Amino acid sequence: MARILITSALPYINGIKHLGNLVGSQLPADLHARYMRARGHDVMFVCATDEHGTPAELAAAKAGKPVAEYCDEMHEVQAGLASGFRLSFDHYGRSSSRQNRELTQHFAKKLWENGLMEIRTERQMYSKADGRFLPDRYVEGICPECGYERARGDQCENCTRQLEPTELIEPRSAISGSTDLELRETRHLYLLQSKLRDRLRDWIDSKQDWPVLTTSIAKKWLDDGEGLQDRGITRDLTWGVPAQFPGAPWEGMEGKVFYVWFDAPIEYIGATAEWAEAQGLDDAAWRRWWREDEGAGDVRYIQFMGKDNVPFHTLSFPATLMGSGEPWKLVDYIKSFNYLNYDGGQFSTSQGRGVFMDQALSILPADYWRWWLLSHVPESSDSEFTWENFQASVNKDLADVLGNFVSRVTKFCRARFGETVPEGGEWGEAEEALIEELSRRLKAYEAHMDAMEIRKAASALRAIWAAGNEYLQSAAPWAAFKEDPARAAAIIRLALNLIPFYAVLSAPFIPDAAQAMLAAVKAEGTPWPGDVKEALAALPPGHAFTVPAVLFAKISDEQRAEWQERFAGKRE
Ligand code: B3M
Ligand code: ZN
Repeated sequence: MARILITSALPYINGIKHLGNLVGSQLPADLHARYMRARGHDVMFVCATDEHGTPAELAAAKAGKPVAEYCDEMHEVQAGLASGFRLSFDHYGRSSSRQNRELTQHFAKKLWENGLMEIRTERQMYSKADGRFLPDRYVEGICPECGYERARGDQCENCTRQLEPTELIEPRSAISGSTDLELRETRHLYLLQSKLRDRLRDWIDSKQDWPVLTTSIAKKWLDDGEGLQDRGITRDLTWGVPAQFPGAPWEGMEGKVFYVWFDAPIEYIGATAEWAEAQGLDDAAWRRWWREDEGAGDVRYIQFMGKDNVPFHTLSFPATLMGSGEPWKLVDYIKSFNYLNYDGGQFSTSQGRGVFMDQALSILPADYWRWWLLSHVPESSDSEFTWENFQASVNKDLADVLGNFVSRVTKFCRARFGETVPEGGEWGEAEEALIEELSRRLKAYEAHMDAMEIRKAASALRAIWAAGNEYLQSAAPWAAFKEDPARAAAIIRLALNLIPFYAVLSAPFIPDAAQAMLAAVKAEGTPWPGDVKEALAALPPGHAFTVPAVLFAKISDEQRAEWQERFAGKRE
């Protein structure tokens, strides 16, 4: 049994996420967590809302609420949606927690003690119209790298370049739109990341097995030196982790907070500490996941995120951990994703274009979305959501193949043999061939799941479902029943046993349907299959079952057309 720590990028607090956000981190992380648990491993899966910084302040201002109150409310909303999508976090924390504040201040202090921080006086954008400094997203303008017109002062979402507000062309205030900006002096803590460049490079170079998408982004920033310039890690804001605190080895940072990207990844640790507190456990319980000197030596740590977050996780966060000089657990594998587009364009939070998490659940259950999103995850390139493709995939894979199989088998058995697994008859060549095929396909499925090759895993799973359908079609128990009821019983006994087998294998993708399948055949707690032949004899003759309600309803053309129209533009 291995110990596996899994984190998903932390969604910003500033609004409900769209399906592109969901499939780019939290959903694939959940797939992996569920799979690893099913394989018997000890999993710690945490996530949290990312509550500090300018995104939170700007959104709260827009909502006309104090930022703390806004964050309390939005945390509940996002936590509710996460559970609606069945994201199986061990803890869904908050970066505004006491634990994260203490850890963030701890890391800053260690970095200072190790000579990796200093105070610099710098010139920052100041808006006379707004009467304040404008850090990060408070400034918008044109990206100097790619020319994108709505680049924000912290990062260009188009080309992923990390930015300083002063680098933007034609900068304007995001609060008032004012272009009457000037540079004023202010003092900030700087993290001397450049001193860690060689260590970071050696570390990245040692990650031979990482996806190219991850390492190419990391190396680009290392080679340009872009990502490793010394960076200001405090801001002239009031909402965040205070940069001046009792025991701080510096002075004069009153009224300033740490930069959101400094404290956000530390919340991966913070959320684990919050989990321990919520469970009534002591600090050792979370430290064994994070401190190599306190038990984390055998932990495998995997992070999931969209490509725009890669620089922060391959360079900035490791710099914080390494620079502390303490044995904190570094990530072992980063699974990163491209973007999911929406119906011929981009998902857009600002324009309300595409389907958002709350809207998705208001029209269909989580499993429909989970299956489509995971089987079309933007792994090797960007991918696109279209309603036609969604409809086709749900109707075929879920309704025609899996749902129909379960329905046919249970209904046929009920009609001919009653609601128990029938006895009699023998398995012959067709059954041996099916078992052989399923054994082979199961190995392939496990290999893809182990490797986090999600699309390939989804295809392998689909093929496993299809194999059962093909078997049923050609074995034709309804025909056999007339000549040889015992033969029909043998076929149906196998087919009924495929239901828990499919449920267990499918649960990481479609947990609710899997549960309904297990409940129907009264086989909750069925373990992951070892030997396929044994697994397919798990339900013995005489075992009772019930015919489940329809697992997946088909999406009609009218529904598709209506939704297509509803989600094309601005959300109300
Ligand atoms: N909140 C950005 C995002 O949601 C940021 C991720 C933080 S991960 C520590 O894309
Ligand atoms: Zn750009």
